[in-house]
Amino acid sequence: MLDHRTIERYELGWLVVSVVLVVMLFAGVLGSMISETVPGFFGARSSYVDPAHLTGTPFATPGLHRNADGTLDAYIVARAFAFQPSTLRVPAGQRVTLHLLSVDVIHGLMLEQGNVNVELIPGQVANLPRTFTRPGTYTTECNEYCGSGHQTMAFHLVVEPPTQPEATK
Ligand SMILES: [Cu+2]
Repeated sequence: MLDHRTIERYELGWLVVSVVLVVMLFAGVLGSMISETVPGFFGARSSYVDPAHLTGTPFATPGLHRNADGTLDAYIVARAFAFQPSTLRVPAGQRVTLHLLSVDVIHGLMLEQGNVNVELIPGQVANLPRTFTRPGTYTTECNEYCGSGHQTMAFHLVVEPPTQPEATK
């Protein structure tokens, strides 16, 4: 039979364990929000574009845009049931900022290379600066169930070797 004092010590021990677990859970949730998995949670990382008025925004002409200063921006529009463009070509080793926007329902995009895993909330632009280093073709699908054509919603990322500039275009 345990005496009163021993039982209290056990109780205190388990109380500390549960408090530590709660704090860890909270830190994990907060960490995932900060690490861009929830676009729009932190204002600076995302912006709002009215899906009904894409005209005048870069999303009116989706694809890779090369800016005057040489930097690259890729604008990708997600809608049921396609990504526009469905194939994005980027040069390897060069920083590209991906700007993703859903114009109808929630979609998702996951690219193993570049550590992209983002939920696309209609109107909320996800801005992800990434550098793709390994040349190749990477195919992925919308990873958020969005309707009857969900499984056909594919996206291809083509990372082109640096020796092969976009002279092909
Ligand atoms: Cu989708």
